[in-house]
Amino acid sequence: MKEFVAGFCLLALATATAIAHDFKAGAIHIDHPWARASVGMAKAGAAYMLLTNEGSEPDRLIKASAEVAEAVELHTHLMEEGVMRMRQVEAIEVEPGTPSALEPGGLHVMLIGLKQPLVAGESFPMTLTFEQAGEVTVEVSVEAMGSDMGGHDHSATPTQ
Ligand SMILES: [Cu+2]
Repeated sequence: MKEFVAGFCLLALATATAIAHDFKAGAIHIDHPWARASVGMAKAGAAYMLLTNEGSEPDRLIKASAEVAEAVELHTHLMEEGVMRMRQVEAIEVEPGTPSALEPGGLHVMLIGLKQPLVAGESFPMTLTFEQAGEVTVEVSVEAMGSDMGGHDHSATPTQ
C-alpha cells in the first residue's frame, strides 16, 4: 500500500511539472489555465484555472474571450432537484486570501460553439478581464479527457 501511494505521488508530481504555467494581471495570479480536450464534433468546452488575489482589494473576473469559440461565458454548476445544471454568472469573485478555483463540476469558463477541436497537448490564447486588474491574455493548455477527477461531461449539454 505504501509503495502504491508513493508511486501515485510521483506520477502526480511529474504531471504537475509538465503542465505548470501561470500568469499575472495586477494583483491577480492565474494558475494553470487548462481545458479538457474536446471529443469528436463536440461544440462546447470549458476552461479551468485557479485565481488568487495577492492584493488587498477584492476583484472580479467579469469577462473571458477566446478565438477558439463563438461565445465565451462564465458559468457555475448548481444542483437543482437532484440534477447538476450549468448557470451563467455575471462575474467570478476573487477575494484577497481566498483563491477561486475554476474546476470541473464548479465554476468554469464556458466555450460555446467551438470553431476547432481542442486537441490534447496544444494550447490556445484566452483573454480574461478583471474589474480591477484589467485584461490579461493567458495560454490555456488542452489536456486529455480523464485528466481530472471531476467526472463532469459537458458534451451532453446542448449549446445555446
Ligand atoms: Cu458551462
